[in-house]
Amino acid sequence: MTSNKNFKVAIVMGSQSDYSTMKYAVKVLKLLKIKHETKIVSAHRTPKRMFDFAKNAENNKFSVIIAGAGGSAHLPGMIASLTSLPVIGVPIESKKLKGLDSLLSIVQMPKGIPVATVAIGVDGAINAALLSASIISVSDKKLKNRLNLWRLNQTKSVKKKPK
Ligand code: RP5
Repeated sequence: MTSNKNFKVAIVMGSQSDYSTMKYAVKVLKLLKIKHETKIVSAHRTPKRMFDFAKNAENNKFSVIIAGAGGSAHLPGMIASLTSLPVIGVPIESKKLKGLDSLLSIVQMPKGIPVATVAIGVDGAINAALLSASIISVSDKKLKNRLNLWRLNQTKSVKKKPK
């Protein structure tokens, strides 16, 4: 395994309002020293921006795309239809249905175009970043070490007895 520092993750989201959730993915990627870029890309409000982003993602050297969306949440699936890069969908907790709408929209992709779906909200944003780290670490040994250290510290932080 060699270390390749050129891996880069795209964190896209349907709206500025999604950033209060998606910023947790940014935090984890920073912690693990993974290059990343954030963008607002809406499937229905900025369809051309979404198309151009997805079509150029591979040429722009992204390895993984994390896409957060709420409500009918078609963004991750639409992006996945335009690129064969791995796409991880984060269901944003919507006001009316608490993110169940986002979750079902993202997770229920029909066969042929997969989207890896994580939990609703902040947990999902954090896990999306960790999952992208796992994907990249298959070909980046240094990152694998950092990820395993992070997991070890998490294990150590769990107390044996409740207070
Ligand atoms: C979706 O609509 C976004 O992903 C967001 O979660 C939701 C609400 O967007 P705003 O009305 O807050 O811009 O497209």
